[in-house]
Parts: sequence; structure tokens; C-alpha cells
Amino acid sequence: MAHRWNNDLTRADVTPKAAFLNRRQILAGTAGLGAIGLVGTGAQAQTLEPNTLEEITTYNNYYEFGTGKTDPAQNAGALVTSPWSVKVDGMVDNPGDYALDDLLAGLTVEDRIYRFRCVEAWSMVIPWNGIELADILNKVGVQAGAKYVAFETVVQPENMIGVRRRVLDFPYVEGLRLDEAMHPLTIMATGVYDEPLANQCGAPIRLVVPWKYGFKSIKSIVRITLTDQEPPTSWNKANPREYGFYSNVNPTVDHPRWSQATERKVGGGLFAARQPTPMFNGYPEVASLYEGMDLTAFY
Ligand SMILES: Nc1nc2c(c(=O)[nH]1)N[C@H]1C(S)=C(S)[C@@H](COP(=O)(O)O)O[C@H]1N2
Ligand SMILES: [Mo]
Repeated sequence: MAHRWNNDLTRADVTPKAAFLNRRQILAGTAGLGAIGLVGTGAQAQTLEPNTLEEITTYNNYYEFGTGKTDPAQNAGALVTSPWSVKVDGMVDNPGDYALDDLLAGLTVEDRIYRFRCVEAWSMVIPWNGIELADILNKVGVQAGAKYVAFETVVQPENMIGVRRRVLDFPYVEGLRLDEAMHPLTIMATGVYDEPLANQCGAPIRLVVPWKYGFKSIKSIVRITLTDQEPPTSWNKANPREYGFYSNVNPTVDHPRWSQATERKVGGGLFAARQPTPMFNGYPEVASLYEGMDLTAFY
């Protein structure tokens, strides 16, 4: 697949794993990354260092494999990720059961270093490889009248210890408004650090919406549905008082049980100061999607 670099961070922001940086520079054909940054973060610019692959693959939320942070790394080896197909249905021109490779054929894998902020107030910086969701949606052909995209995670009860325990109503489901889904920051990730996604990170393909709380970024997707109705979402179904449909990162709106003003960076060490959480997790370019909406009202 073709490869193109774009990234919201400048070179000064990034001190990635050395090999990753070198390969990116060679691919980009430039000595630095800043010159080709696409999405500026302006005032939000801060010193960000991507988490290690070890951190990204051993501290996870994936309740189908247990509720502890290390449970997914321990249990997700049982997930069967090949063959993998994705059902595309609803208001699309080309519905069908797509083999994953067919769905992604001809589309460009991008490298994106994104902040990732869980609603539980921990965060990471993750160097994803993924495809813009808009590219996939344009390929299957969104019909006029579609307003939302719904996503569903695979259910393999025999391989998923947490599904057997029914801690959530599985399959895990999520959704976006169509304009959120089409935003260039929204990707379907297939890798991290140029390695295929680890099972516990949502192999073989998962959503990443960097300005929303992490639970919107649904893992191991087997179904994408275009609809004109706001789709149900797992955490909203489980606890509507605490988790809304939009769930944009917002430091001024606290969770009913804790503050969202600051976050703990995973791997920062025991004595590291908590960091302030920026509005939209540091992606102010999405603000125009919510013009006229009361941002405090749809937590
Ligand atoms: N299917 C599924 N997707 C999921 C979850 C889950 O439990 N099941 N957890 C969500 C939550 S709460 C977060 S914070 C992120 C965690 O992604 P990571 O483990 O790759 O950091 O995945 C999200 N996607
Ligand atoms: Mo989360």
C-alpha cells in the first residue's frame, strides 16, 4: 500500500523510538518532520514523546478480555484475526461482506502521532499507522440521507474471557456523526510503530478519534453501518448518566466521579506531575463541527 506522512506534531514535539523516526525521515525524503506537518496544533504545541510499544501494548482497555489493564495483553492472544471480514451495510452504494484486504485495497496508510486520552484520566501518545475513515467511506459510497456511522466489535465467546463474564452488553458498539467520521483526523488504525496492531490494541482494525475519549475508539471492527439514526453506544447504554454519545475531551466538564481537568501520562513515572488536558484533547480544528452546540450538555 502507498505510504504518505502527515502528522499533527512538529519535529520539536517528538522524540520517538529512534528506528521509527529514521524510517519516517527516509520515507518522507526530508531531514525533518516539521516542514511537512499537515494539521497544526498552534497554541497546544507542547513537548510530547510517544509512549513505548511496550507501554502501548501492556496497558489497555479491552473489556472482552477482562477489566484489568494488563488482562488484554494476557488474554487477547486467543483472538482469531485471520481471516477477517467487515460487513458494510445500511445507507451505502456498495454494501457487502468485505475481506479486510479488499476493503483497504488501494487506500493509503498514514502515519499519525496522536494524543490518546481515556475518560479515566490517563493518556498516551501513540504513533499509529492507519487509513482515513473518509477514504473507506468514500470507497463504499455513502448515500444521501446517511447521518451517522455505527461500528461493531467482533464477538468470539470461546476466545474472549470477558464476553463470557458479560461485564458489558456485547458486542461492543460505537458511533460517530457522519461529519465526525469524515474528518481527516479520524482514522482506522491497522498498526502502531509500523507493526501490525497487537490483538489487545484492537487487531486487525480499530477506530481512532483523537479528540474524543478513548472509549469511542472501538476495537476489532467487524461491521460498519451507515444510518440516519443516532446509533446506540456501549458505555452510554451501560451508564447514560456518565457517558454520552459525543464524549469530546473537555477539561471543563468533569466526570460525575472525577475531574477531567488533568491527566496522568502512562509511563510518566510515579512522581511525574499530572498534565493539563487541552480542549478537544489538543485538536482545536474540530471545534467547527460543534458550532452552536452547548459543549457542556452532551458529556
Ligand atoms: N471493543 C472494545 N473497544 C474498546 C474498548 C473495549 O473495552 N472494547 N475499550 C475502549 C477504551 S475505554 C479505551 S480507553 C480504548 C483503549 O485503547 P488501547 O487499549 O489501545 O489504549 O479502547 C476503547 N475501545
Ligand atoms: Mo477508556
